[in-house]
Amino acid sequence: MVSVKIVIGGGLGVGKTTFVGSVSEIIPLTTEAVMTTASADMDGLPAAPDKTTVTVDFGRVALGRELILYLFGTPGRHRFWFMWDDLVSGAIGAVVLVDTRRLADSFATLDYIERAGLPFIVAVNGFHGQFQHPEDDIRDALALGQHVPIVECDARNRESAKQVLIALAQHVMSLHASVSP
Ligand SMILES: Nc1nc2c(ncn2[C@@H]2O[C@H](COP(=O)(O)OP(=O)(O)O)[C@@H](O)[C@H]2O)c(=O)[nH]1
Ligand SMILES: [Mg+2]
Repeated sequence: MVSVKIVIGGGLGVGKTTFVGSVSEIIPLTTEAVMTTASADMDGLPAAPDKTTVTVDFGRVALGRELILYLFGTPGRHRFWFMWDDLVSGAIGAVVLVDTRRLADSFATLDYIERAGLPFIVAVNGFHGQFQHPEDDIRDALALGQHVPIVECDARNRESAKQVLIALAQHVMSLHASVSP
């Protein structure tokens, strides 16, 4: 048995929570962590904590008998980007979900993951089952190299989400195969 960590990224509302929820074999944890930042105590008054919540999805899925994937959804809001280094740390790869109606929402995630050097694939979540754009158009719009796989999925469907994870696992393995002597 091998356990690996996978990051599920993408803009707000692109289907990350749905994806982790549909494919996870454990009840996915959607953690609403409360972050507290003490306000400056300028007047000698007790500092009022500034509270805000951040959502991180967590799930687990087995691929066959030998591979267990732990899925970590990224927080969508930019102000939580400081958490990304920890999320990405130790991950073998990422799925970047995109909605073709709002491709630009996933630019920042793609930039981060590319810069982190994490292998990734792009999964087009076809809201209402619609895949209106040819793969090459999506590749151009996202400025992706030919080596980045693009797959279509329905984040609500367990089998479809699982196929995306298999595609990522195959992509990661092919990269390792190509750097081995
Ligand atoms: N019709 C449709 N709705 C979806 C699909 N995936 C997600 N949704 C809905 O889109 C909304 C945002 O999805 P969510 O998983 O919360 O996005 P997140 O912000 O990336 O976690 C939710 O209301 C979902 O039920 C899909 O494939 N088709
Ligand atoms: Mg979510």
